Amino acid sequence: LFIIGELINGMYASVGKAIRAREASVIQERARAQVAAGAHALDVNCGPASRNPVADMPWLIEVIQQVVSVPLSLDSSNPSVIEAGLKVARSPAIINSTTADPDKLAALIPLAKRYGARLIGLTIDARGIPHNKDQRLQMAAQIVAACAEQEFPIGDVFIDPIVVPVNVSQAQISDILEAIREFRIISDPAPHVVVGLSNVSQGTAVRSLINRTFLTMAIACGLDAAILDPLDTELMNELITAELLLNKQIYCDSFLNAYRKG
Ligand code: THG
Repeated sequence: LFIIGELINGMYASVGKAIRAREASVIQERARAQVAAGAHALDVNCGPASRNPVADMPWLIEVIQQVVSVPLSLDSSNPSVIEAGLKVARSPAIINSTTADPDKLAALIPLAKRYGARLIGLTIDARGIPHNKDQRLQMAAQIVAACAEQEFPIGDVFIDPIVVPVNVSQAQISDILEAIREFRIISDPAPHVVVGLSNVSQGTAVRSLINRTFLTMAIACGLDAAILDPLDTELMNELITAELLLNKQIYCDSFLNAYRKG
């Protein structure tokens, strides 16, 4: 599983405060800890309260790149914020994200090509979050078709079904799992599939248990990337074990330790 650490997000109070105060050490500590825990990339999001994300995004990227060298996922719905990040991010960066809207695709696919970035495509458009599997598949197909048309490699595309909280949209979860399975067969080569895992448990009382149970099911459906909290040890143990049982890691009695040592 391609693990994208979620902890550098202005939605966390301490991170939002550090961004406003330009306090690099708080950000750098989170960057180091996530990579040490097994993150292959780091999501970078200025948060909903940022007053100047076009300045905050490049600042975050520069301070993170001083301490780790993994790819960064530039997380913003505003293409100007993403472009400001791409100007300073090491290559290959990840654009998080485009939607299935023709306007967004027309802006972000050329940006991804120009900067050699990978691209996350959310199955959402101007009508909002999809209500069923078929809408998710339709939008995934639109994103993949637009990338193919612009000769952007589908192997650099990650489709995101948009995970919703189980306490809000309980009946959607099984639809999302089925969509993950079917994203893999909408084109050859197939796009990657990513989720924002912690969305599933937002507002619930036992978050880690819900996160790791959903992750196991999603991995079984073909999920190959996730934005998650790599400092959640039980989650990481479950992730490694799910891959072991699906024959994606080699078994040995110390498989958890072996995985961590790479
Ligand atoms: N898809 C894509 N990108 C995404 C998401 C997605 N980026 C953002 C988000 N979803 C993934 N990242 C997070 C980060 C934190 C939380 C959830 C998802 C989270 N935060 C606590 C909360 O809201 O309760 C904050 C608690 C605190 O303030 O300490 O749960 O789906 N492509």
